[in-house]
Amino acid sequence: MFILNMFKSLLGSLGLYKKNAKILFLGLDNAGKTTLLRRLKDDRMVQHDPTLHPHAEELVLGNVRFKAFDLGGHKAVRKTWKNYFPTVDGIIYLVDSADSQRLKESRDELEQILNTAELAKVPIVILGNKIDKPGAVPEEELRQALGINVKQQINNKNIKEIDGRPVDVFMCSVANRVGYAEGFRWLSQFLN
Ligand SMILES: Nc1nc2c(ncn2[C@@H]2O[C@H](COP(=O)(O)OP(=O)(O)OP(=O)(O)O)[C@@H](O)[C@H]2O)c(=O)[nH]1
Ligand SMILES: [Mg+2]
Repeated sequence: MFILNMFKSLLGSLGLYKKNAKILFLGLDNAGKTTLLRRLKDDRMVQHDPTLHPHAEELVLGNVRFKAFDLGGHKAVRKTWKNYFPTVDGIIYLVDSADSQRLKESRDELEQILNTAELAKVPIVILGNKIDKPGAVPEEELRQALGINVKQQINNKNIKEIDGRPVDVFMCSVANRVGYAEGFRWLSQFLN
């Protein structure tokens, strides 16, 4: 195991060892998915129109090569999310933590994801984005609002069958470049 890890990190440092993971960026419209993808891709912060057509980017973060799919979050296009569920390795679920009006709606979408049998083993990173905004709720409040009160444990009887699946919350600001890297690092441990 130790030798294997050393081997991997050696290859990683040479850029030869790469995980190749299919990651979905999900979350309500306006949560910041496209902004995050651009940030990761070319470190820019630009205004985007709401995403109507899904697009994918190859990203390399540390030792992990991601193929990230940015799917639009508007209600009308959310039904297309499921087309991407087969073979997905991880989900980045973005929430606008400054939009307390829509936390319930975000929770409902998240619960649908958690209840999707196809995704039962898929790790989920919940990014509480926009903590730079004055009205952003603190982590505890966000966990409460989303029904993910305890670290690594989903506090909802309806979704019992997903017990043991890795889920965690990371507060972040894509605008200020803080918090999301920890989420990706956490996710990468679950990718083969
Ligand atoms: N203050 C602040 N604004 C942010 C942050 N991240 C994204 N935004 C803004 O939030 C708005 C929506 O961002 P998008 O990335 O277009 O949202 P999206 O999730 O792709 O939305 P859809 O494509 O409609 O699903 C934009 O005006 C961004 O500039 C952040 O960390 N802080
Ligand atoms: Mg978008």
